[in-house]
Amino acid sequence: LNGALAPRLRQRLDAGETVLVGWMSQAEPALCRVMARAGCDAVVVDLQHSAMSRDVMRLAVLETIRAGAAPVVRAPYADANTLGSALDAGAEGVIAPMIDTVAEARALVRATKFPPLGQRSWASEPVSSTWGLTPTDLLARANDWTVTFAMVETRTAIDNLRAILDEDGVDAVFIGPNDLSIALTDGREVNPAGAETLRACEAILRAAQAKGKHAGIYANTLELARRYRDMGFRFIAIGNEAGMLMAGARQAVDAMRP
Ligand code: 3PY
Ligand code: MG
Repeated sequence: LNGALAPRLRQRLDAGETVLVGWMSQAEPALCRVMARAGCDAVVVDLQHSAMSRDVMRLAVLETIRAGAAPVVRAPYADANTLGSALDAGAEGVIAPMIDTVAEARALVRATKFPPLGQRSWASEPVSSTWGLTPTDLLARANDWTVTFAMVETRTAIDNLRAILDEDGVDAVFIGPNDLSIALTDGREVNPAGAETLRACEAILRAAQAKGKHAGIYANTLELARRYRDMGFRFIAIGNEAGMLMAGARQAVDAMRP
């Protein structure tokens, strides 16, 4: 691997480091660079709730790598095509929403890991050139250095959690606390700070830890981000670029028009 550009996300998680994640909700690759330069360790490029094309996603991944952060892509559901093209583009991790069953977890692994774990389809470019890997190295190392996150954000996922975690190739869970709170209140409210949702988040984290898997989560507020860190989450999304822009712009407007 060529020095500065070596993938490091998996290694950092394995070492127990806290990975701070900037979340990109808009289709703007240049802002990934800003998020990385601000000090985020990883940048999630969200294709589930954005209008981003594959071309834009690929540029977002490259901008993130160039600015020194780990690129992670959230696919729209466990869509094998999107997961594959994210990894082909050089993503160090992929996040698949709403993984509720063992069958869905298996399909996720199938799309994101080479045999014997799965059946990721081979493409050595552009991932080899981006990371300076020979095709032989890529094949030998990709399963270990890419992090496959299964999202836990429903009651069904909680019911099946142990079996999902038992799947080789599911490296980590990622909690969507907004959807989870909606599920746990039967659609009454979206509130990640609710007591039942917080208890569920901690229980999911402990289940992942017990199986030696990593656990990440999306934080709506910095207060929640700190709380998740204190619980033991080590891959924490600390906000999205649209929300940060809104907060900064509002502050500036308020300062000028008190
Ligand atoms: C959720 O909170 O439901 C998420 O998917 C995080 O973006
Ligand atoms: Mg969600």
